[in-house]
Amino acid sequence: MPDDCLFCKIVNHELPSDMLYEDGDYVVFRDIHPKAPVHLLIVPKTHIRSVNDIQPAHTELVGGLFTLAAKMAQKEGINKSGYKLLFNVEKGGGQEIFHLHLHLFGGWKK
Ligand code: DGP
Repeated sequence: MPDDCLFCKIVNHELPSDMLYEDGDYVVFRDIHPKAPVHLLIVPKTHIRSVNDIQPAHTELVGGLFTLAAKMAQKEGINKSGYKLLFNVEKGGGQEIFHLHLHLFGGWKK
């Protein structure tokens, strides 16, 4: 893990976050600058820089981001109304934190 990785620090509870879920492989916390009424970040504990760095050995871990996103959407009560999932990839793709994370946006009024 790079010393300066903000999300590694959140994963390790060295920095505070509005954490909603944690298990051995993932954490989920609210985005500090929400771009939707519900804006969660689904984050693997393993430091992977971006989608470009996903290796075959990460397949199960990355697949789990989607099942966890669906579970969190249900917990937040937005699974039926619907939501968006997004990976920003590298600077040109809008990535600011270089630790893989899946954005979950939802909760808009119908
Ligand atoms: P991205 O642009 O895909 O790398 O998204 C990074 C997101 O992380 C961005 O929406 C803002 C959020 N963020 C940045 N710093 C913090 C922080 O310290 N805490 C929390 N909860 N979110 C953060």
